[in-house]
Amino acid sequence: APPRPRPVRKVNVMNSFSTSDHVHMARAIELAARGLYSTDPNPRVGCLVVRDGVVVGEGWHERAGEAHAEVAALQAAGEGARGATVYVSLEPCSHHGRTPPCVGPLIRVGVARVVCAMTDPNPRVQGAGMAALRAVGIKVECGLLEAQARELNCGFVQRMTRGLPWVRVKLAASLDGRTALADGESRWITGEAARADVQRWRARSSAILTSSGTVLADDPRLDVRDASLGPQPRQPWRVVADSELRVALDARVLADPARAIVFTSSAGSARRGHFQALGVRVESVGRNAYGVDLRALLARLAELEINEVWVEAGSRLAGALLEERLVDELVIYLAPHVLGSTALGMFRLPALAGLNERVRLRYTDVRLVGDDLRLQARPAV
Ligand code: AOF
Ligand code: ZN
Repeated sequence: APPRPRPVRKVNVMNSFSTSDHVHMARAIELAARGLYSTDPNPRVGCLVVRDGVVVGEGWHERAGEAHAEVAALQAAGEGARGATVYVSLEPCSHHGRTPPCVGPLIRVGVARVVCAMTDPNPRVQGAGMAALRAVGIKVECGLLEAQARELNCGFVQRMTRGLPWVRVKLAASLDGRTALADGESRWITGEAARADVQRWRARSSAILTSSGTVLADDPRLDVRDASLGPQPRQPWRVVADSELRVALDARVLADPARAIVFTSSAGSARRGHFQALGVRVESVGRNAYGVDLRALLARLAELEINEVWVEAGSRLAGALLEERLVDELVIYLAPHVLGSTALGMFRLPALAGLNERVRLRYTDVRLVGDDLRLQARPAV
């Protein structure tokens, strides 16, 4: 018998949202992205006030402690906000944080409808903002362009929901996946455009994590110094995993001690006091085969309101993070070079007993950056 035609399954495509709803939310997310380099530890949020199809106000969150996106957009709209629809990339807040709750002004000015891209994962909000608006008769809808909104705040979402930051591991290698010659020589594998790209990844991150091995070998600065990001860009925390407290007190990564953290598992070490005297924060975590307990290190960073961690180190830390399933994203630059099979690989991992033990990933982006190839990949779940 011929195969029966499969019935068309009705899926919920959220058809309550119109084309203009999509356009306005896309704009709200675009506005949110303006805060990419500045809102940390707060989420990037954008907001649009639309009255009779006309945009009467736009706003975005620029800096923690300053106005939330909704407040900025309402201010721009003034009286035009009465009866309007508000598009916001994150559920309006209902709590007193550094600033008062946004539901207050939304209610006072008398907006008619609020569309949000996603629920606020902050346990202090988590639906309470939407409930407060509904309670006074405002129409509230949620879930429009949710994936895009989540992506923009991957770190904030992960910290709020899992108590861990979003971890991106950067690696630069030759086409054959080699990071250094066998003697360790590794400088400048990738080109200038890739290094400029790295600057932007660093700049959006809350912290840059490296290992004592990398600090001892290369003494990197791991700072943000891209002129296009303004004269004094926000510097992420510099974090060193250093179980034995081996790094030098004048290591360049500690140049701004007030923004540096060293994680150790030798709690009693006398060197500890030397770092603290400099103003470097020293945190103690347990020890395991790698050195410091990386999961505990990351959990502690989340407690310190770190959303996105950018890892720049060697194959040992990259391998350990991968093995412990702590990597959320790999950002890999491949130079058009071949270093050969005696050079060092990207991830130091124990030998696999079989192919079924391989680490499975899924590519999420691939592009040319200058002369190099940039691959992004995430663990396949
Ligand atoms: C923002 N910007 O536009 C929105 C946020 O300490 P506060 O008062 O700045 O509150 C921060 C929390 O407010 C944040 O964790 C999130 O739950 C909520 N919404 N935050 O920074 C915004 N709408
Ligand atoms: Zn708010």
